[in-house]
Amino acid sequence: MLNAEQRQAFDRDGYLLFQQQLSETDRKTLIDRAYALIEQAELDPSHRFSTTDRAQINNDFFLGSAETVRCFFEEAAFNDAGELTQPRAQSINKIGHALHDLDEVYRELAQRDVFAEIARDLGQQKPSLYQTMVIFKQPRIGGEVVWHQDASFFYTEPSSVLTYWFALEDATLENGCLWLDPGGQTGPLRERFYRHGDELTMVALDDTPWPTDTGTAMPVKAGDLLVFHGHLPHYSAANRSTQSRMALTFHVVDGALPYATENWLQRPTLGEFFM
Ligand SMILES: O=C(O)CCC(=O)C(=O)O
Repeated sequence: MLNAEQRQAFDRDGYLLFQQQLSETDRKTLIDRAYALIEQAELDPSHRFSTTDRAQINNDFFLGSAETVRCFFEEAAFNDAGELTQPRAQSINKIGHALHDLDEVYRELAQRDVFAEIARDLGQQKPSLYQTMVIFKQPRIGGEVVWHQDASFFYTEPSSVLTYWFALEDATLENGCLWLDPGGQTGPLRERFYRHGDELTMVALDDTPWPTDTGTAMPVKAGDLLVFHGHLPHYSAANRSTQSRMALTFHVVDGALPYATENWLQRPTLGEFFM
């Protein structure tokens, strides 16, 4: 599927852009299903997600989401009185993390040959999908995602995780498109997110600075797919615009390698999901 030029570009830049990998029908089906999942969910104000303040995250709820489908509120969804400031469908930060196992709409997408082929062409022997997230980046309150590398969360030796980032809607500078650090995947892993029992800690490994002033904005069209290397630093700004920026992500590791038992996301019941 990938030609020599694309492989070289991935080695050089750490990412590839595949235009229009989702049809309009795909996007509508995925978006409608995400909102139906919010409708059905039992929501509790303590179920929040934030990358700027991890203390806001309810550990039990988060850890339990590894093998099921849960909705997480935006940290800015509530006012001082603890009330939602926007309708609940516009207050959710993300849905995760086993949509590809448990939801037929998301499972069908994850099983399309094209996505496994990309992973194989980028060096994986047995592409294994660990995590699926629908990230809403809601109008006005969509939170910032701080600079990070996904291998911090999906650690294998050697590093193998690939991130698939599907734009379900146009992603622009105004609504919080991704920022990448092209070439930055050749640098070290800066931190690692460890799980010991039910305790989660982010441990610094290397003090190489994040590319806060040198990152490259990646505005993309609805339907486009970005695939990037697990060491590629990436970021997205808060959304203060009136447009949402829905995205769908897959985190895919090479199932031929041992998956670290200290990674937060473990799948003792579901097992591996080979693509
Ligand atoms: O969609 C975003 O804004 C960030 C997504 C991300 O960082 C990830 O999936 O690793």
